[in-house]
Amino acid sequence: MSVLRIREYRSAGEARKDLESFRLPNLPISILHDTVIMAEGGEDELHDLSREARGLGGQAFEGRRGERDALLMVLPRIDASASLPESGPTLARCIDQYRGSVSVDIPLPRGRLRADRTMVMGILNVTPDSFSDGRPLDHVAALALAERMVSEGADIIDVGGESTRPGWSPVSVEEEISRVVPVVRSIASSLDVPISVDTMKPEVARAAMGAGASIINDVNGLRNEGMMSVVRETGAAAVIMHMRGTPSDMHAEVDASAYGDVVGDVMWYLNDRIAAAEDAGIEREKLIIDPGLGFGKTLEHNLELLRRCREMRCLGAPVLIGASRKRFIGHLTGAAPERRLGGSVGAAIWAAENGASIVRVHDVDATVQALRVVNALRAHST
Ligand code: 9MG
Repeated sequence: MSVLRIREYRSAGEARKDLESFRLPNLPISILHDTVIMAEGGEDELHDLSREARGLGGQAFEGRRGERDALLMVLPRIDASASLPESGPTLARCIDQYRGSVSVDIPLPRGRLRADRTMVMGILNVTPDSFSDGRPLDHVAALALAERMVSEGADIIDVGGESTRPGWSPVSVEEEISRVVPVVRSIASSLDVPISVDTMKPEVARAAMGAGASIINDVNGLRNEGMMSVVRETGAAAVIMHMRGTPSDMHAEVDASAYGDVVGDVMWYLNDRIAAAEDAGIEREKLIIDPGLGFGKTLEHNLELLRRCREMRCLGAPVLIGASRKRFIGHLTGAAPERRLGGSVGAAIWAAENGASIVRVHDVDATVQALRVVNALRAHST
């Protein structure tokens, strides 16, 4: 299994750092102007890829990255409008995925999740800490919130009954089901909108699917025993999110050295989870990937993941970005969570412009408005 990703350098400093990490310090920085594809993986696959690269008029350099064999391929620049070469299917596919549109078309148990623009997932937390009176939202109030988000343009409603914020405490299966299921049932019977259930627990996911959900949003990357079976048996689509460590230490302090290259490391994790899901009989076309901003990452890691989120598209699955009101926005702006609207919309727009197919947000109205303006501008550029 290998991981391929395209790297577009913004500076000579970035390129130099990367080449050094590939143990290739002597390559000319002129590669900044070409298409650079990095591959890590097994020797045989890398060998085939280096042949493909040369067949496309490019060069290939072998290196090492951490414990892995690596290959850096430099191809003549292939711009977005140019048709891709007929030969070299693997590299051409990688370029295609990287450059392709954000459009999504995912089969769900009921209908499809389909759009040719970045979709908006509205967050509906039914946890006591989401509300000032310390009680979980009742299903009437939750339905009203969902209705409002749909009228504002939400494409998906993400219902969660267990907080994953720093300082969270786990809730029992029974408690989580009692918070989530009535809300999912009530939304499913009143609104025509796909519902995702934000849970790490297979029992909760199964109950929510039975109540009308169609997507399982698992911050634990389908790692809990039984979660893969629930996804396969219910026909759900699934969001596989990266988190460093386990749920019990997911918000433990990390420092800069926690990752070699944060984008590469997160992609390896997601690639392994996609492979595990496929091995468990889940169709690849039902998977959505997510780098998990804020889960075991420093400010710099979060920024690097957002800056380069397009690279993750090379894994061939739609990318979801959840930046809304997160702590890193507070670090950058000094704003308290409920005052992070501007920063959150900025991050969502950046993500959409850099290849995200779905953004997960608290503030649907402002995000949808901003995305509509950007989409209109894009439609009339060129
Ligand atoms: C539940 N939850 C909190 N943050 C999240 C994020 O960034 N992505 C996804 N998929 N879920 C999240």
